[in-house]
Amino acid sequence: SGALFFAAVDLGASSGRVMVGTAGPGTLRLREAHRFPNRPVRVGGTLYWDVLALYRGVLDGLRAAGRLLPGPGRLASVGIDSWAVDHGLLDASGTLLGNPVHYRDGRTAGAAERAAAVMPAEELYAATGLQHQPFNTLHQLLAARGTPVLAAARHLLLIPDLIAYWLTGEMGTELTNASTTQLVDPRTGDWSRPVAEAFGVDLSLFPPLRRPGDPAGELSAEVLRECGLTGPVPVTAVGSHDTASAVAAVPAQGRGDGRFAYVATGTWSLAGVELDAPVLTEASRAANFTNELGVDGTVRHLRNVMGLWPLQECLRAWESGAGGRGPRLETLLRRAAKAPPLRSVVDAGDPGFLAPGRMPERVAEACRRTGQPVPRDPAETVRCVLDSLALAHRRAVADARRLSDREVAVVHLVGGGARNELLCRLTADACGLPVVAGPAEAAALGNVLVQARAAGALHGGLAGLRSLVRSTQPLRHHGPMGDRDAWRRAEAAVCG
Ligand code: ADP
Ligand code: LRH
Repeated sequence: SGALFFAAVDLGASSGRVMVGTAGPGTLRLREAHRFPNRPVRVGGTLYWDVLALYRGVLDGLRAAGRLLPGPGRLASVGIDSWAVDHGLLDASGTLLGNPVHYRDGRTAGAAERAAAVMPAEELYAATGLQHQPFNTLHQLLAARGTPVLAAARHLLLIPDLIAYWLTGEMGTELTNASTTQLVDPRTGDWSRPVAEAFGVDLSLFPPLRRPGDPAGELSAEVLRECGLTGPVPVTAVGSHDTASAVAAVPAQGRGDGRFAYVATGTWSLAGVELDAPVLTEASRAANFTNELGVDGTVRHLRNVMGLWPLQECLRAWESGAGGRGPRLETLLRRAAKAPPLRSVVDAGDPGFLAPGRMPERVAEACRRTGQPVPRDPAETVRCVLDSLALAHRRAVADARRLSDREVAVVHLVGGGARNELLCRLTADACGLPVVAGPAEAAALGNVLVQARAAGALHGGLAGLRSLVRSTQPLRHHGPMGDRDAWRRAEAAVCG
């Protein structure tokens, strides 16, 4: 038949994958072609992404995607999304200058103070609407100031744009991801020149902006050959910020006016609401809510919550402690479900959890410091982490309602965390709201949906794309249960 096949490259902080999607009226299917781990590397005191290993994963994935096509089929297009804020610097010839630095690297320590010396935090927020995170691209550029690499740089490419450049030879800056640099004005969707000027950032480093749905070149002859693909294969700009793509595929009714909140849970939990315009109030700044740009001119008003990162790091610690034979996630989650609820909770927003390493000890230390019982085994540690995460979801959803003056009747939980039934149940209980869990591969689906619409296989706005997700993807429903007062008490304990 005339079905079109789209490849979605989705790079998460914990793994990368290439998925093949088919989309048309009434149809939306996704198959995993290839998944590969994303393992950062520390060299000489700096934490880097292994970007060539990721690129190799992308090439392997495109080759595998080609093999999933029926007969002598051709990919209709490729779209790329990844985590935000990070970037590569390139010289005038387009050669990458060093490995992209990981947003968890310590070079941005003291970023808030350094930035405040240039521009008051209130003014920076009014101009960019962005939460303060030490790793915002703006802070990374300040930390890199005076380095030979930055001096030699003639181009700055955000990670998905860097992958797209290597695949096509064409440079661009996709807008949703650009909005996480803290150099974009969310009201205009264009660069904030006053901010760039004040901080001495040369905006000519960034290639021209493009929007989700815009053409972004074609796979080069070299890439086609290497991946055994038949050309031409266009690359299409998608919501290249993974969270933009994930929220585009939330199976909600309508756009942000549909009384829903979302929690996109993977390495991070991004919890908030969708709006048509940014909220730039002082209250929003004080609550460290961000305004990131989404697909079709939407704004994500949300808070970054630490997400499943502490769990990932605990697993890594237990695994290396046991010579690679640590407890399995499924087993731990089963035991954690039976562990005593809300025995101790930590502040999942604490920047003290940002860096890698020693996570079980750090969780225990946080419990001890706040006068709570210390988890006695891995299952109790997992329970503490998930209770704490659910509590942070509760606070973020409540704050989003208050700050944006929105009704919220349902919480959509998407991303890898949707596979964690305990987390979904705890989130429903903590929020006191029904949770609809899934899809787990929301970012890849959002990526495919935008490509399919650009190719003419789908039509209409976000509401239509979302209803296609709702009617085609398996979802789980969790009604709120349990002891409401217990969550209120836990919140008081964490918030002081
Ligand atoms: P990212 O895109 O940030 O790399 P993902 O959205 O892929 O993150 O989510 C990864 C997380 O999903 C893992 O850290 C894990 O906690 C969770 N997860 C994945 N598979 C399962 C599973 N089968 N059961 C429970 N949780 C899972
Ligand atoms: C999630 C994410 C999030 C950003 C963080 C750096 O993958 O893109 O939206 O804040 O990574």
